[in-house]
Amino acid sequence: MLGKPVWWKESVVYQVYWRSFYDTNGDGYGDLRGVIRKLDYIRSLGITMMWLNPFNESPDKDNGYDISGYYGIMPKAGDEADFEELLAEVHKRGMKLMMDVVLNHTSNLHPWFLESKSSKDNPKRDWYIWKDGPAHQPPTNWRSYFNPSCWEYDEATSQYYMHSFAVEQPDLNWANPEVRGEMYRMLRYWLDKGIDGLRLDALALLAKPEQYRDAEDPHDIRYLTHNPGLHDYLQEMNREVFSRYDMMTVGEIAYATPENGPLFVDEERSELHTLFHFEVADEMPEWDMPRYKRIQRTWAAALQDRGVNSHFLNNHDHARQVTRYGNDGKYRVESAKLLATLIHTLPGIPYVYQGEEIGMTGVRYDSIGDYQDIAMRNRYAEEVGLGKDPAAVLRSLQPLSRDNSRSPMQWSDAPQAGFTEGEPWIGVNPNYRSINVEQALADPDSVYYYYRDLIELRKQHPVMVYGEFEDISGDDPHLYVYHRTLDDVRWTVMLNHAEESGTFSVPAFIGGDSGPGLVLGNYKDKPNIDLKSGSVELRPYEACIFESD
Ligand code: TEU
Ligand code: CA
Repeated sequence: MLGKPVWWKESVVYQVYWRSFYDTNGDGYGDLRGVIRKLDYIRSLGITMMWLNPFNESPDKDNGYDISGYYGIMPKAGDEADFEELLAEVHKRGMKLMMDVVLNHTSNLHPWFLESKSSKDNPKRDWYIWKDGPAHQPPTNWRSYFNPSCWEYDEATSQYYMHSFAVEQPDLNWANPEVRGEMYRMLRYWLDKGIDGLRLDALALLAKPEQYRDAEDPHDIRYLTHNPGLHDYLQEMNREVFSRYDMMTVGEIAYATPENGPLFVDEERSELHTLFHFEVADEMPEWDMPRYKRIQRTWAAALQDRGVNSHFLNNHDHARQVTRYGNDGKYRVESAKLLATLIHTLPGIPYVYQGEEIGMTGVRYDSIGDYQDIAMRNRYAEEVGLGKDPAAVLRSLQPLSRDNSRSPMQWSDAPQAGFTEGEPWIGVNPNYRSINVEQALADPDSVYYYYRDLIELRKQHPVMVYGEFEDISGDDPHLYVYHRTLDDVRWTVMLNHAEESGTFSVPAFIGGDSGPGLVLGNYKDKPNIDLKSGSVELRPYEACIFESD
């Protein structure tokens, strides 16, 4: 199923959004020293690799994704010594460190861009995308992720520059070999320091459209992605960088599909190790079990023996999974454990976003002033600018705002959830008094211990990593039942994503005198199994992993 055994395929990755993780100097921002302070906690889960969101020099317009210095450390995060200590301490605990690298754009305050914009004949002019066009008439009608137009006019040189994200994030020109060479040098610099993995930001956008002409639908950002040349860049990047290190890459690939996805991770193509697709996080606004199962079936078939997928249901860009895709009320604990079982038993590498392991829920702030995310603020201004009612706009944007998952990690019921002694950069979720790490560690039935057991299983049972996948539950609207099989070991995962009980017959369970063994379940006892019919009665949000030969 997942090809030959190798360490990175057995990874369980914990994502640390450091600015919301733990603050050690009271400035209200988490920092690298805070990550160091909490490494034992991360290790206690059984995590093998940690993904750290960008910490390089940045004016911080997009929370570190607007880089003004690829070799320095953002003072808010700490300094060079802090980084070196963090890396050493991660390795000392037998874990690996994945760095988040932003290749598609820099900050508009990066020296390269300041040079590029200084004059039309500056040697770095062609390091970015500059186009002619009369003032107030952009070269094309394309929008950006964060603005109505991806073009910003520069009076001084009477040209526009392209920015796929914020105005403060000018796109680099990857068609320029000087740019590519410099980015490969930067990647090797960090890998030479001992970084073990790279999360490649906004990778699908590196190659720009061949024709700069209006799109039929200016709101369809697809035209900025998967353009000719993209795979040439990635194969060159693999030759110049990845192939020289024992490391793991994961590409963040907008509009990746089962059709184009294998082109990025097919081991024969020497591009990436793994990828994130967004057919769920971007395109499935709320839980839809039949749709989710179809997505997983098509991806499993597409990557069969060719490549490795990644599984996540939330991250720093997407609302917290137990709120968006689970049940953060009566069944918060059961549904948090059910979603974890799903992510960790589907074929691919599971990602844990900080706080999901204690069932942290999404947060809603009362006013637009409480939201910090440039994407949220720009969209709000854009919509209100069109004359829409501000309160209605806020209500429409709140559920999927990226800030939902960026509220501070909840460590204890101390003020500010024990995250900071100062004023947090963004509001703490008021439910921190009951949902926090201290409470979770004290409760043997907490989400935390379930994650720890789930992650431990992966180390003991190769079937979880390398087993064949077979969905036997068709389009059942709530029940998801699938086998993972490796040699003579067969696991059957049964999930009931519903507030009502559900019954499902598993042919493999028919007969025998004791029925399948329960490897792990999110209720205290085994569900009822009728050995004559193989039918299993699952309770609300019940998740079970069975083993049968
Ligand atoms: O996000 C990239 C992004 O928004 C899309 O390309 C992505 O594929 C998907 O649609 C997200 O739902 C990355 C970072 O994760 C984000 O925090 C940054 O704001 C952005 O790039 C710009 O660097
Ligand atoms: Ca701090």
